[in-house]
Amino acid sequence: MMRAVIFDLDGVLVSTDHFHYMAWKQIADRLGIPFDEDTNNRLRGVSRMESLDIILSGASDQQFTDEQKQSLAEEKNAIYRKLLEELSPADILPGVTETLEGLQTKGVAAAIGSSSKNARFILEQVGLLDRFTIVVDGNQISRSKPDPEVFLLAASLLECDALACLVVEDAVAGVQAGVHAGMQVAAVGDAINSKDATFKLQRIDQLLKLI
Ligand code: B16
Ligand code: MG
Repeated sequence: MMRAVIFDLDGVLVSTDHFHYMAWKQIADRLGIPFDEDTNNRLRGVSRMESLDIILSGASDQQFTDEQKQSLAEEKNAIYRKLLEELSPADILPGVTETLEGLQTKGVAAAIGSSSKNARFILEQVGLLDRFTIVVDGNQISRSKPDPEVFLLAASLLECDALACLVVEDAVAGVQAGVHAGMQVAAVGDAINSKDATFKLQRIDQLLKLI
């Protein structure tokens, strides 16, 4: 029996992909590194520094010190944070509010398991922060998806066995993280192409039928 649902944030509850893209694009253009929406899709669920490494791998002729990389990541985050200020409750993805209400009615806990260090800010901006019993984000983990750390920490804080947790993810790396945590995983968006997903949902509110 499912006792808790652990939601990924970006791409599941709110879509900030384009904001990530615009911020990274400014940095990549300045450095003369090719960067398009396809490369941006590879950054889903991946930490900020790992995302930067993927982008910089497109510039094999340029070398960057750790200090330079740190500075580029901070610059990207400042641009991204400014864009996040535009978020409002209107940016909550379709079906999310109904899903959270449905879980509350069924007495199933809702938690967040996100790689983003901006997760709390995003949740505040869209007015969803108080809907979650537990929020685990990129500030609390040292290994990012597909490592299961973020989901195992959420389950531990929920005092819930992994077998009784369902993860909802839009990224292939996130689906793998849920599977590595020993949890069932419902894939939405691009992640429905992942062979590892336990369930594939066209709409997030379909998960209410799984509980
Ligand atoms: P930040 P999620 C992830 O969030 C995003 O999908 C990924 O594109 C981003 O690089 C990562 O957070 C880190 O974000 O720079 O805000 O710490 O999908 O795990 O909720
Ligand atoms: Mg995501």
